Amino acid sequence: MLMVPGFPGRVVHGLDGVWDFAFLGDTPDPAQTDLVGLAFGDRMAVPGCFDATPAYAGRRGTAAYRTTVSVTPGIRGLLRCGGLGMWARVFVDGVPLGVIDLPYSGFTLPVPAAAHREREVLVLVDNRFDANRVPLMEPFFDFYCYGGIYRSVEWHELPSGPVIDGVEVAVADLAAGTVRLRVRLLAPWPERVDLDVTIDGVPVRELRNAAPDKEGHVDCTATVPDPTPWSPARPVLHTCSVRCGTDRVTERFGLRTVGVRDGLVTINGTAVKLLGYCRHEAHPQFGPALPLQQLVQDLQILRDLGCNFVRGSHYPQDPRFLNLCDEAGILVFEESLGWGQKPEHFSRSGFHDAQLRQTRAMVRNSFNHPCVVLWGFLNEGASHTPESRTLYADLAAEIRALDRSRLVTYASMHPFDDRNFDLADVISVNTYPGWYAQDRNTPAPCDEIVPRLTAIRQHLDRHGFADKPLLISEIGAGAIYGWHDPLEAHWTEEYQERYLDIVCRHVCENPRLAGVALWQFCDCRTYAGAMALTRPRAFNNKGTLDEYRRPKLAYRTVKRHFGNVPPEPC
Ligand code: ADA
Repeated sequence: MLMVPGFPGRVVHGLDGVWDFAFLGDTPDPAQTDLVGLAFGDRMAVPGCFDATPAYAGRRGTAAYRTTVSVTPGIRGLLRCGGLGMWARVFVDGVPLGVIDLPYSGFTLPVPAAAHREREVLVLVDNRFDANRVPLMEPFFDFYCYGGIYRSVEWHELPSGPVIDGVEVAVADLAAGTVRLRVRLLAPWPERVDLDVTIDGVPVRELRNAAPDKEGHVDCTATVPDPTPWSPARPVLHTCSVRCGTDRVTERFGLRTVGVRDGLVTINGTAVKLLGYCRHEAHPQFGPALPLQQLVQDLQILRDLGCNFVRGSHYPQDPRFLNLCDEAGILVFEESLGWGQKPEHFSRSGFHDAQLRQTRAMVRNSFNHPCVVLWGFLNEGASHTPESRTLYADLAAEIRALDRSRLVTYASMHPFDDRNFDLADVISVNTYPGWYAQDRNTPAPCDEIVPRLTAIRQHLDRHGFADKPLLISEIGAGAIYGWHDPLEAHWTEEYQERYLDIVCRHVCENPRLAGVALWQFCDCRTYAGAMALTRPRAFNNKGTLDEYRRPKLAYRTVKRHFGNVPPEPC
């Protein structure tokens, strides 16, 4: 797998490995932690989650991670990390560089030059819930919120001239094979820059004396020398390399358009039914810090099931997973972190701002992944309340200001009284008929599935949304791996199989449904408190696979349905 983005003009030091570690526990205020005299009595893997290890399981508090890196003296640097949680303060040589309050978001931090070679990187990570410090994470979420440095860390030695922060590549004209490029420069940028653009190794554009705009952006267009569209059936990728002074960034991109027609999502103008899963980045032994082998295995499983779609529930995704989806032609719904927020959250200081910041970071970080076709936010927020309007409208507008090449959506649990569907290009509905049954006395809860999906569809069609694609963004039933019973009751693998059989058949046969993201790919750890009364083993057990990716009975049924739908030649 190509490392994307790549920085061939820079010396890059990978910091992944075993770091010094100290668990400081319930400190009064992690931001005020005294670094002097910290005793690092333990070691911890980076990437990794300390509370996914037995020694720290269930512990919440401040943890200190420390490593050293040998760099060229006198050269300024940049720390680049793919994401961590839940909160962190980063120091180099004891000097604070910044605070990270957006769990799962990739970030960079500039590091001033120093005269010495050995630099110390220290990261204070805190995994306690605190709505003021970490506005986006709450203890009521139905997935375990871990502490750690979830994704890779790198130290970049930066050139003395202009520095490229990122390059965004968007399709301008699919048939002509032209793209729009936005080169983002890191502050402070010079008044004028020279840029050289290469696509697939062919020089395609030279810009001399270009003036960056007030945000440090330089925009231009370019023609791909041998343009081949990207599609689920043929996921062809192109490479773009931009040089500015001595800095150079290499990005991968795909030529494809995303649209909507007759209530379906289109790729390059061809309607594609979205068939797949909601997937947590989760494993009992790693938390969300999944090793590459697990990502590859998850992709293998999704393909074996016949899926063409995955919803990255409920946060910005590991860029390595998106790289794999780009290569496999799996379409992705990526969303910023949200789970069931209520009006009191919407009005809370810091929450609105953090939502916007994370959504913006997600769009920027994932811009060049052709696999991402839907941007989302605020899973199951109180979108039926008047208080939701401002935030939903701001998030949709923010996404469209940054990227008009994809569709905007959000998973709603209020199909009959949602107030924000007008803001969405695709209506996404989470619904659990036959599991959280309407009528708890019904002898045949599965009989609720089709009538409920039909009622949702008819309601939306009658209320002016007949043209918008309708995606069932969650639906499912729990099954404990290995639990069989002649009554085929709730929690048996048999009940789940019957349930998903009805759902998949209905979605595949019904032309009004744009697709489904079944809840969920694999079981994942969730709260262990009183809520675990509805979550046996303290897991959300609605996976078609268990947490170790062992298939339940429903696997064969989903595979039979999804595998029967031929891939669309887009
Ligand atoms: C919601 C939520 C999921 C999960 C699911 C369930 O729809 O979005 O994260 O909690 O319910 O299993 O009940």
